[in-house]
Amino acid sequence: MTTLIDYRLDGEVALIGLARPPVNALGQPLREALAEAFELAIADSQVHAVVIYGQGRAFSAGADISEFGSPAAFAAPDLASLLSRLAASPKPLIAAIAGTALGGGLETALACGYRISSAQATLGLPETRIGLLPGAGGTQRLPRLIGAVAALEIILSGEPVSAAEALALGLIDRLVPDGEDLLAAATELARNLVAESAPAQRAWRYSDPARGLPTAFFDDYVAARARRWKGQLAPVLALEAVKAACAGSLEEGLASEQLLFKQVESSAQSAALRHQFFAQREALKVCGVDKNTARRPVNRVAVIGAGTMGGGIAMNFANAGIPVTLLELKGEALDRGLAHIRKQYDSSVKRGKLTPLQLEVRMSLITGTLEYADIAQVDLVIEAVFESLSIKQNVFRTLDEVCKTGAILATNTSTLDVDLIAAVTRRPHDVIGLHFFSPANVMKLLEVVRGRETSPQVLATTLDLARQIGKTAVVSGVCFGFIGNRMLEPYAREAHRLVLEGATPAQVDGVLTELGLAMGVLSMYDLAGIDVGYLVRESRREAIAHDASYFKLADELYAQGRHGQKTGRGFYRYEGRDRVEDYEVVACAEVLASELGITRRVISNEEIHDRCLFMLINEGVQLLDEGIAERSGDIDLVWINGYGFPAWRGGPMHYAEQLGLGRVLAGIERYREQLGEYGRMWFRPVPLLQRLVAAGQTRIQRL
Ligand code: 3H9
Repeated sequence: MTTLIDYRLDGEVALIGLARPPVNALGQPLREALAEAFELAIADSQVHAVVIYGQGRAFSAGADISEFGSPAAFAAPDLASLLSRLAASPKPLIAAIAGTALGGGLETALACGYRISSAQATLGLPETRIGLLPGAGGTQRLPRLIGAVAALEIILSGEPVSAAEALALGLIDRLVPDGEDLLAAATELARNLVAESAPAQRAWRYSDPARGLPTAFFDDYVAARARRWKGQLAPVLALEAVKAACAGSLEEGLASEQLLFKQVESSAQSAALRHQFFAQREALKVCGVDKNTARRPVNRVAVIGAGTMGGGIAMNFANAGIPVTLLELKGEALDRGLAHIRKQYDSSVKRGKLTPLQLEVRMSLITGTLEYADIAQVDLVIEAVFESLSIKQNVFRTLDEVCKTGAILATNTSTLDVDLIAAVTRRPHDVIGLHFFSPANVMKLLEVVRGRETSPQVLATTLDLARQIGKTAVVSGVCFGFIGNRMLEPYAREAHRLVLEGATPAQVDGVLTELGLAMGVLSMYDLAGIDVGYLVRESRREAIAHDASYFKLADELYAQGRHGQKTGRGFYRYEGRDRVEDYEVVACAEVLASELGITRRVISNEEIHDRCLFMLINEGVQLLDEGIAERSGDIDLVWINGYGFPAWRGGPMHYAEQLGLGRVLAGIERYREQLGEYGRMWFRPVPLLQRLVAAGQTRIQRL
């Protein structure tokens, strides 16, 4: 027997322990070992029942995701066939679930005749989150066990359920309370089953899983989710698989599931989402930081500035149960900030996301103050004041005076030089950038900006804290705009310039949303505020002064008081919640184009796509080359979690790899020629992109 399985006999019960750390992923070697152990137990006449359990922290996290896209994924014994074999066991088979049973892990449990679980376990089918569908019987056995409606919810939400919920749904047969030994309980259950001559498999509770459902149930289900699923393959095909479970025999359903699974497994979307899965884990592996790096305790936090950003940041900590002090200069601003926070929580209560009691608990964790002295003892301070270097430096001088030794001093700057902020303190090693994205209590991304002198302890502590407050943290080096906003600049530049050249804002945004972006870049500027974009440009006019063209339109909109959604007009007009095209903006673009000597023309959607995306990608590659981003996957995470890039396209770097690096380079070179002086000024392929293409590389990596 291999080391991947711990096989033991306890009297007439065989215990098969999955032992592939860290999470018992069912890669080919473990599948083979499990098949072998199972056959051994079946062949042994002394064995009358079998228990399968997971050693370590998981029952099993499912198929080995790293095998997908390669022949290993279906190498014998493939999971679906193995589980069909288990399901046909002549002896009672019991899954004893502790920790997590996800994807193929839960499907393994579903193939067993009986399921028993510890109280802390979680069970789920998260396959659609990585662009797959349960492909080892999950779409067929789960509806037969708990009905089509509940099964669809588990399969299409991808959300795990608790053991208690699983018991209520009939997904498990027994729950073992905390403090009791799961394996002992499973063995006892096995003995009882043998004593009762219980069948190895029971009849399905829902032999017809869709019985009683309205005829249009599935159509309505899809229609209600059409917007959310736009462009995505996995949820649509997962639903097809469940439909198949409702239409024919188990064998027929399993065959349909196989076909549908192979379709999603070979899709570009699944490759993109699997890339994202691993990128998320890689992003936490930061040079100079490991599990031995000492962490500092963070029991109390302060946020400087009670504006929208500061308030949103404070909510993150209150939501995680960490007390936070909100500091403002004026009482009125503080009251407004606290009232705004309460309003946000109120709206969560109205939407049923929070109970009134939870609201009060969270509010009680947030204390307002006007005095710096009140934050002297906090463990972490996050400054979220106006985006101006001198103002932020003044705040940090004060923090340096008042904060206790060892406090982490963080700035929420979105563009400024963290080293220049750290330099005004006597403790630059304690200073770090924590760039939250607006709305800070909602957006997943946290750019963690590592200054020249930021200590590994400070970095490690903030990365842990990010996880605690539910953020996806990505470490960036110091440069203008860090990873996200620095890439935004060339991407947005093209969008602005294309409107001068003849595209409409709606056409530009339409191309981007068609690609799957949550929002077009011009709509995004309207949302963030045309005035905000203007102020960012003001702070660095000298850096962009050599080209007076592309930001002229945004400057003009600013001058006209069209500050975006908040003033009802920007690149668009806003009527209530509706965004409408505005001819005045086109007229304004025409006038400016003529002043700038730009000949307006019909712009193709392809040109919009290529210019915006290729410039975005080009900048990303440069960031990698400069070491601002550690890995290309980090850049993808920033754009997926902070800028609405569709996860199923894997982020801009992964998308570039799918397009082909040669195509991206050729496109940049083509526009460099075609766009005259403007092209020569901005369409400069970065050296790493050129090197990668010259070397025939298909992946974006340092070379
Ligand atoms: C499937 O089952 C398809 C079937 O329906 C059909 C097949 C035919 N594979 O997240 P962590 C690694 S699809 C490979 O940091 P946590 C992970 O990369 C699968 N590797 O820990 C990391 O490696 P490293 C459906 C995996 O405690 C390490 O394990 N299942 C897998 O925060 C620790 O992971 C899923 O989608 C895997 N399946 O969270 C579940 N899972 O240390 C995916 C983990 O080198 N997994 N790794 O960076 C998870 O959601 C979380 O990992 C879990 C633990 C909640 C289990």
